[in-house]
Amino acid sequence: RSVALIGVPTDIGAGHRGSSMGPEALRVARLGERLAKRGMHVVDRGNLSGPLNPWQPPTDGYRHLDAVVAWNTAVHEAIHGALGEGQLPVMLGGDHCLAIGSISAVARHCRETGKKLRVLWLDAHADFNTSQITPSGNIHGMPVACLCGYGPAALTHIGGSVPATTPDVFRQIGIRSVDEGEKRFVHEVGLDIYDMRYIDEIGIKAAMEEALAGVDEDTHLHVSFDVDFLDPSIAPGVGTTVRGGPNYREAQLCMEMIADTGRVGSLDIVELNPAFDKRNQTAKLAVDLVESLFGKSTLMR
Ligand code: DIR
Ligand code: MN
Ligand code: MN
Ligand code: MN
Repeated sequence: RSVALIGVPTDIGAGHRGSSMGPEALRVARLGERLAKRGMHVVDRGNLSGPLNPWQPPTDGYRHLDAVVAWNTAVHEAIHGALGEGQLPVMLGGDHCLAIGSISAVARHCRETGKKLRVLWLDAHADFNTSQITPSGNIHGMPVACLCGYGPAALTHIGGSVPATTPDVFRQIGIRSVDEGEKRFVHEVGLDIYDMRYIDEIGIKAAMEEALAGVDEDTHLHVSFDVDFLDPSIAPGVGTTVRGGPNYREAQLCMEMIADTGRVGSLDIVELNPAFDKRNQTAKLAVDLVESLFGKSTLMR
């Protein structure tokens, strides 16, 4: 299988600068070489381009909306194109607003090919805010809502069909920070959230079994990996750390169980922020975990 690395160097949707350096940090941590060593055919397509970050306050509940639209339009086209060529796209973010472009493209591809979409959203945050309820105006806190049709037309219409997808395709894992209005809204739409309390109680193995239930040979599995999913003690290189996340072993098991389905069709690696990191350790950890996601294991191969 051919893997396309697509860098998207922007922090346009975030409240901290620096995730624009994420793609290069992942390359420096040898993401491409490590996947190639696993026998995958890796093509690094370089970086997309888009507007610089104007670093302005929000207007009407959105920060940098025009620039977020421009970047996501480019992401949508690139990811949809790669899928159409039979490649497995790996988006190197960039902040998590870019999942609007990537997942709308994956959803469009699934409509065209008759596949069932399942999205595993690995994150400390639910990213289900709207302009009405956001405490920050940062659009990286809104991509899941936008993909479900709740957001500005310029974002909900990327990819043509509105909504791009529906809440039932999402399984959110590792959640431990949800804003006040956002709490009400995730309940209202019935998002399936495996929060840290639930994972503490039943364990990561049972939680992942539930999140992966129903995945079959007709399923396209998209993994949206926000690096702040991980506990900050092992992953300090993100803008919005929240303590109490999965530890190294839990994160590995999570990735290994996803790999075992054999159904991973696309991946986002987002919110990696080298400005907060030390000696690129968080990028190296992300690369380790992505190797497991693509099937690396201790005793097999
Ligand atoms: C917060 C932070 N919920 C917001 N969100 C995220 O501003 O909407 N941080 N995604 O990574
Ligand atoms: Mn197509
Ligand atoms: Mn996120
Ligand atoms: Mn997050």
